[in-house]
Amino acid sequence: MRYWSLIFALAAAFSVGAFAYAPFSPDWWLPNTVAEPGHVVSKAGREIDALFIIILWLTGGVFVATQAALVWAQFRYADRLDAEGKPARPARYFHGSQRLEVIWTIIPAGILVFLALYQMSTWADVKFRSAAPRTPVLAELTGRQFQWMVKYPGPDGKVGTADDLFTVNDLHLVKDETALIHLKSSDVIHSFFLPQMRIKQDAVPGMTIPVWFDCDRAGRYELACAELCGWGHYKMRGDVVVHETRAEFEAWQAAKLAEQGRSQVGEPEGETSEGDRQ
Ligand SMILES: [Cu+2]
Repeated sequence: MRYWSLIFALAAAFSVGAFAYAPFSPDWWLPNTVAEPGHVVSKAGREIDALFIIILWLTGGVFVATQAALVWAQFRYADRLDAEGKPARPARYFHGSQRLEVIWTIIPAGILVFLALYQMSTWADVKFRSAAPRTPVLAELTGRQFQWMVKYPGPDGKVGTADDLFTVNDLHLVKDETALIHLKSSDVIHSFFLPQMRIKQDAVPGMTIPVWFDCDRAGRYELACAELCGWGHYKMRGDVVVHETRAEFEAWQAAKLAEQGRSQVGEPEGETSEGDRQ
């Protein structure tokens, strides 16, 4: 019966192997330690990745140790028969070990307390409202079934005035400037997700939630909805364009505003006018 333990050992070895291989797989993306284009592009994102790695090492170490202990116990205490076909070692019953139970309760509790304290400053930087930047709002972003409507304040710097700029599924910002967004929903709960910046925040109907993030590499990134919000959930995929300079961003905004002015002269149609009716 001892050989059964080898089959279990195979499963354990496979699991541990998959765990050790995963970070080197080409499909692995969170967190990436190598600087690949399109991967983590914000300071907060890198801090979150560092936390992820610590937790991965902790859980990975426990995982490998428990698998090894499991296989060792199976092998060491396998059922054996003596020459007469009777169990060579009778089973021994005991109530349990209070000392062991205390140890394996205190150690995980200690690890959890450590993680809770260790991650606090990163969480505070990203989520505590007291840490929100005192900058003007970049845009008001409203999730609805099934698109992201973006409303920029326009030249007067205020959202909700005649010179606002509307886009759909298209968020623009400037490199190295902390972007502050007011997140809303006009129907169900959506989730604003910027994978490359490690930002995720629910958009809740009836609430305006400030979200801020930075990005230190210009480029085009993904904006997604991370909440299954209905049949067209998959359509809520947009672009985040990070401009190298503020001048570049302003040029884009001016061009878009001019385009919007032209389209509003005639019959309201297309994406921008749809956003307008909200
Ligand atoms: Cu959604």
